Amino acid sequence: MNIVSATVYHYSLELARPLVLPQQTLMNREGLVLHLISDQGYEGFGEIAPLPGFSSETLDEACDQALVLRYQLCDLEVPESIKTLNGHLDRWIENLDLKPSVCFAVESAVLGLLAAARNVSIGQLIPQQSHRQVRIAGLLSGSNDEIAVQTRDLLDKGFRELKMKVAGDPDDAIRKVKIVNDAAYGKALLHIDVNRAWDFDTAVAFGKEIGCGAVNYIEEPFKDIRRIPEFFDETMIPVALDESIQHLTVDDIRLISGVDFLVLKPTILGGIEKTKAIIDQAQSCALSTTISSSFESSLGISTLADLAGTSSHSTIAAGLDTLKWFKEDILNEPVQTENGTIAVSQKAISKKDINFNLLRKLE
Ligand code: OSB
Ligand code: MG
Repeated sequence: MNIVSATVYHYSLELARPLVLPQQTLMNREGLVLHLISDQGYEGFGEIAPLPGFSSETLDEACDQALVLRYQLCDLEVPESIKTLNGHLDRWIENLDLKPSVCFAVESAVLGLLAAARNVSIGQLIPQQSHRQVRIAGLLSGSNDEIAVQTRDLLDKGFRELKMKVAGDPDDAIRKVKIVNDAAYGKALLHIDVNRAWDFDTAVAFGKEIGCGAVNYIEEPFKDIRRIPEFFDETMIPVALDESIQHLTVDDIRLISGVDFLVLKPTILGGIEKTKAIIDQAQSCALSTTISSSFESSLGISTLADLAGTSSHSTIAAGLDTLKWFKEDILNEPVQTENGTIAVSQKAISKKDINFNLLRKLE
């Protein structure tokens, strides 16, 4: 199979609620779509959506690279072997030196081409045990009253894992954890994400106050990862790493006692195959992994769910409950969460699934 056409589109999707990021608040989510066509007329799509404050590249940088890629990808042969996700894909594109978000899109689009040619989805193409459903952690955000209502609502909808960001005042965080656990009444697991906002002592005081039964893990409690073993000794709360993974190998991480969970964001970490390699390595040393979004549209989320579904080690719910921030979506039929799960897709994304009205072709 050869690529005969590569097009790049820009999108700016209206959000249903403000997306508060470290340095700015977004009311629109901007990104790009890469659209590939093969010599037999098969189509593949990939989303490029670097997240300000989290991705190492800006949208402008990703865009510059995507525009050049249109020429680099044309006439290229797509080898069948890339679908194994065990190094072939990275080697096939390594000379392109792709930025993480661009790499994710190229991988999605070429896997989409191979999947379309077989009339299967990306999840079904990757030769690995595939789950039909991926469990999702319901995201809580807002005031104390709002999170109590959201907790009950998410439980009613079938969610059994919840995630809450608690950066800021630790006393407020303690109250919020109690509110959620009171509302959940033992029917859901809660994990919290501090995004490194606290210092070590604040995190320890918080952990001792809520107690290790209140949360199943705490994500990135503070900056200095060398003090995680000490934190765990004092609180007995396991730690999940997210931001730190960009600078560490699984071999580094397995030596840190107290770290039991890895939160993987493929569009930030450098794509599908790199993430798959981390999942496999983590599995071999009994670290749990979860796939998490960076506020992609349904186009990216559906590929992330497919990837999450291929992991036989999906002991914790995926962090994909972010589509509720979007008012508009690139897919005509946005990815749905049902009973706290997303169904792994059963067919490749085709042209008729895309809402081209929201896309502006870049010349
Ligand atoms: O802090 O984990 C984060 C999304 C974008 C950037 C950072 C984060 C997130 C999420 C995604 O929380 C949702 C999730 O992981 O459940
Ligand atoms: Mg996080």
